[in-house]
Amino acid sequence: MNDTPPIVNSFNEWDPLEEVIVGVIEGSTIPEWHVTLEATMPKEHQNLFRQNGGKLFPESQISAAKKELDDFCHILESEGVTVRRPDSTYFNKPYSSPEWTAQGGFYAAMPRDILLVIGNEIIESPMAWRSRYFEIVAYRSLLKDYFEKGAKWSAGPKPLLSDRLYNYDYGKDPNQDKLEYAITEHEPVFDAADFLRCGKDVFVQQSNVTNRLGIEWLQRHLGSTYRIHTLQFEDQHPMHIDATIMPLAPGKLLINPDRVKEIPPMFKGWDILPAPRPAIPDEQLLYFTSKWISINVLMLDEKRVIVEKNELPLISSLKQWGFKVILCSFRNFNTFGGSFHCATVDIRRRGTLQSYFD
Ligand code: DAV
Repeated sequence: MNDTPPIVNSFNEWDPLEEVIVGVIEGSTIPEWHVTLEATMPKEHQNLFRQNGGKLFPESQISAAKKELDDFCHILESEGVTVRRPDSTYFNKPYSSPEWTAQGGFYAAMPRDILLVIGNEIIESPMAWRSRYFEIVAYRSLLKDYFEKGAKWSAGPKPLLSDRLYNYDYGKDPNQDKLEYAITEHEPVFDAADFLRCGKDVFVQQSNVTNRLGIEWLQRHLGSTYRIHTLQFEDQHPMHIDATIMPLAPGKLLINPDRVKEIPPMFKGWDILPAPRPAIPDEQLLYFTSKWISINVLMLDEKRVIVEKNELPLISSLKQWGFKVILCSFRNFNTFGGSFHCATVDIRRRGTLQSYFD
């Protein structure tokens, strides 16, 4: 009998966190303009992407975010969590496939987008953005190391990302009244950050980077032990579920009240915690996200939660709800589109596969 716990082991968002990958910001590159960005990104930065795709982000912004990321790592370590980092990779190099070219890549700042850990398995996401095609390079040495230590390692079908995957008519029809997506069903694609894990039940939203085929691929890959549930929210520009709902502990769901108008039936027996409005000021630079990145918190266990230091309304609500709040400055990192949940992927949480729904 071997009772050493698996090196990779995580079934939900709240079991005690033992090891985590935290992204790196060096080498972050402005992604080139594409219909998938048009569908999801704040309008005011369109010109930046159109004019500067493939160039590095300004050094001052990178170094401010880097300092916060490093401090975040120290906080995690002081809470007893082992922190691993991807390789610092410079993404400002053009590349091409037989069908398309990209002016450059993007970044390795958000491991939550690209890696999905379910149980003892790490799954590489088949991502829809051409600028993210080679992002996995930054994680390769970590993945090899976890594999050598016993992890199961797999990847979604390598996508072709040909023009047929994209809906280039996105947003062109002013009479379009139903939600449309910038991607088609031409081949399976997903970002890991569209999924949230609650033991045997996994929740996902279809989005501008995750299509039905991608969801179906993952369901068949995981098999009947897991049930994937597709949720829909009041979000006209969906990309990544973790600024919309966040399961904080068994029976506790933090929700974005602008996007969650009806509680998904499965969560009816849970305590619903409506997040207060974000405290992010209007002048805050946010290239890739709405202000609701405020709720993108990270649970260290069912009580301890890492929250942005300036989010005073959220901090006081979380305290009232009985959580132990750990503060960290992260506004300069937020500029790059994520917060603590996005910037991490849990490798090991102490716990086993359970069911949290009747
Ligand atoms: O406003 O929902 C979330 C981005 C997380 N990567 C939003 C953006």
